[in-house]
Amino acid sequence: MITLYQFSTSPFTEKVRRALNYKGLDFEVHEVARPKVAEGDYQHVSPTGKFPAIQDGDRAVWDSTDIIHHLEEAHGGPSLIPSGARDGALAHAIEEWADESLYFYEMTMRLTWEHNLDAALDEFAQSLPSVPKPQLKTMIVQATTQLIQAQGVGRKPREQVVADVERHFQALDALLTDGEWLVGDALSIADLAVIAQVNALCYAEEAKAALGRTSQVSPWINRVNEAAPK
Ligand SMILES: N[C@@H](CCC(=O)N[C@@H](CS)C(=O)NCC(=O)O)C(=O)O
Repeated sequence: MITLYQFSTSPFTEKVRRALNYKGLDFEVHEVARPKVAEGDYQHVSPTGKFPAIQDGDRAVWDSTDIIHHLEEAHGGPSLIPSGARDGALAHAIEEWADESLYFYEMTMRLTWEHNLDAALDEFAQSLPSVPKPQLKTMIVQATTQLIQAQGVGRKPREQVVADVERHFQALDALLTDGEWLVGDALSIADLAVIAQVNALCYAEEAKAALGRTSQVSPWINRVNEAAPK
């Protein structure tokens, strides 16, 4: 049995859960107790202290990309890694776009713009029930602001962030013009990485508005939801 160690609010967790469901693998979920991470309780499954991570028999794997590659090698099932070299590379590049670029936009808009954070706060409160919500909100804004400022998106004026996200959604729309999936003719790791960030982004009213100006993205979301539910 596979155990998924997760923060339920993390887009990377959604990506992995979708991969497990797509492959039809049984798994149990362990919601990570945030305060225990710093105390070292999860070192055995995630030495980096980042989640998701899985325990699969005697093997611990952390990082969503490595987890999906591990599932592919150890369990087979419908493949998430395109077989051709070019499509494999493309899926990798699109996955990294989602994980390493879109992620910072979703954090900025969902977790530091107060009018959007209110919509996400209840879910965070479930994993930290002992912290009163106003205090939790301050903690989330402070911790996320530090991250996004160091990375750079957090230093941009809001209008520029909104314009960047518009460009990202239009790019996604264009990628879907000629096909049902982001790479080749089957769902892949690229679709799972991108949809997870799109869902997190859409907590933000500005991102939802950008989604409304696309034509291919909503039907694609429905297709991914059907093939690989979260
Ligand atoms: N590259 C990692 C990113 C995972 C990640 O950043 N997870 C966040 C939650 S969204 C986390 O664990 N943050 C806790 C921390 O940074 O201490 C992956 O693909 O799994």
